[in-house]
Amino acid sequence: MVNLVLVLGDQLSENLSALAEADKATDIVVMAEVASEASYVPHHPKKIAFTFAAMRKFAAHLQECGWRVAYTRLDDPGNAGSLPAELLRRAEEFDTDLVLATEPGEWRLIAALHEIPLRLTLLEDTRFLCTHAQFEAWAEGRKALRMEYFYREIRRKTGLLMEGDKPVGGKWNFDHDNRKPASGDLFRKPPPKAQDDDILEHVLDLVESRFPDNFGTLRPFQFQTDRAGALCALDHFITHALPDFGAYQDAMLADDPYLYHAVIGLYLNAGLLEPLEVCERAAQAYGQGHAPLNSVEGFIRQIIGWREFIRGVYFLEGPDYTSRNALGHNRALPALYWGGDTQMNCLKHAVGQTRDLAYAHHIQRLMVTGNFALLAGVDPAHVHEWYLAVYADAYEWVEAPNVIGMSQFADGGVVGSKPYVSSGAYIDRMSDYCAGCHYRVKDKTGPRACPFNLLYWHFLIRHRERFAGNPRMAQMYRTFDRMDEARRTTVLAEADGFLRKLDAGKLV
Ligand code: FAD
Ligand code: DLZ
Ligand code: SF4
Repeated sequence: MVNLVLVLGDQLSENLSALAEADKATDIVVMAEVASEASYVPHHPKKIAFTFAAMRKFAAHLQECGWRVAYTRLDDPGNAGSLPAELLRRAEEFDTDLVLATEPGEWRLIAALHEIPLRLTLLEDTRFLCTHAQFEAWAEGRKALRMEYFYREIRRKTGLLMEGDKPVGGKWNFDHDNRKPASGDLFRKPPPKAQDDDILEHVLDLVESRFPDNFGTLRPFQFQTDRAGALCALDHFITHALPDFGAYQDAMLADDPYLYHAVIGLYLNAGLLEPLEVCERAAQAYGQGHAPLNSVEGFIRQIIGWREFIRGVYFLEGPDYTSRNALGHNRALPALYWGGDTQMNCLKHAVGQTRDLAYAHHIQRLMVTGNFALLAGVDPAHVHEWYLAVYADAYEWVEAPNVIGMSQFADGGVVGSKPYVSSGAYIDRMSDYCAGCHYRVKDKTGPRACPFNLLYWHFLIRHRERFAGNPRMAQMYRTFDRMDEARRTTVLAEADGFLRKLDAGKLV
């Protein structure tokens, strides 16, 4: 009997375990653009277009390599609408009940595959450096899971930037040399743009007509949609941006959405690039004297450290992770996240860039949109849905621990030991947003006080019981307690006033 070999939209890798296990001569690769995947959150149109164009090109590539591919387009008349329904349809067509699949990156889809009345073989996703079993073994018995220690183990395992059993340069982590603000007057080359081709054009037309109301601008479409293009994007990063990646990785500029970031998360997550090849290219650039150690180490840590750690947490913590709400936050997501007007220049830029590009870099996600949602007490499930929808690189295994854990502290401290909150001063230090803002970042109270300044204290005081004992936060509480009482009362009352305006849908 033939196997149906399921290849999902984020499994576009020639060395996928399901393909490695299948027989090219007899088995049928099943790929399907389906309404259920395209609409379970209101994905950014660029994310849908990227997925469909990359799926179509990967299917064509498999066919060229001799695979038989049963591909369903979104607008095919027989489209059954969901991945399980498509598998059932193909099972009947090819008279088989055998399915070979690589584990999806989302509990929802894993459960759905197990429920199909077909014989399913689910294989491990071998495109990661750490297996579930290895992560579980590492996590076993630890009081707290900290990325830094996990990262060191993966450095040792891969040998990346190692001299024997010692880290190159004598230190594991060079973040101390990073975190510089960037200068706005420099010309930086943006990542290479997508070339127009028939497949992409058809997909753009399809997405335009089927998802006209989704938040996000579809054209101009800038992403690469096949492996060759993804490799070009990687080359561009290594040549033009990696040398400065470390120093400026936390910087934000209104007119430069990419700065020195790689903009390869979507290619890695869809399977067009592999984590190890990307890190080896970066290590090679260091070896050739093209990029300094602080940049190369910092970049490699994001991929073999954070990316693998975050995935480990998602699968360790289980399907209920996305519904956690340790801080009991329940405010609705403000309309400004979906493009509603705001006078807060940092949010206007971070959201505007997200709408136009389906991309924002880490510090914009963490310290602008994430920070504001956390300070304002937004329901983490709403925040999670927003992030899953709006970024081209968003899949639940990587998005949820970053949002529910790192950004919203809704997991109670699994991913981070303290919440990432800051007043406006941090944003002012790392960006040029404040200069063009209606609010004044230096004002702590009063009609033009930066909302981050007000909400920062509001957050700390409403969660005092939970955080006052945290040694990394004690200083913040001491600062608040040293303010005179009238000032403390004013700050909290103005923060309440701001939140009332936000809830009433007024311009903030
Ligand atoms: P660079 O800054 O150039 O970093 C290089 C690579 O490192 C990235 O491509 C990515 O693969 C990896 N990386 C860096 N940080 C992380 C991290 N925290 N977790 C996992 N991988 C990391 N990343 C996603 O891939 N998908 C998401 O849905 C996602 N959601 C996020 C939500 C929030 C609230 C936060 C704070 C972070 C999120 N991240 C997510 C992590 C990070 O912001 C993105 O990976 C990064 O911005 C992608 O852009 P880049 O390729 O230019 O990354
Ligand atoms: C993101 C996405 C979208 C928009 N559409 C499809 C699709 O039509 N078919 C498909 O196989 N995959 C799609 N994907 C990616 C899946 O949602 C992804 O495989 C799961 O969320 C697991 O990570
Ligand atoms: Fe954002 Fe406050 Fe700066 Fe305005 S003043 S850009 S709201 S941090």
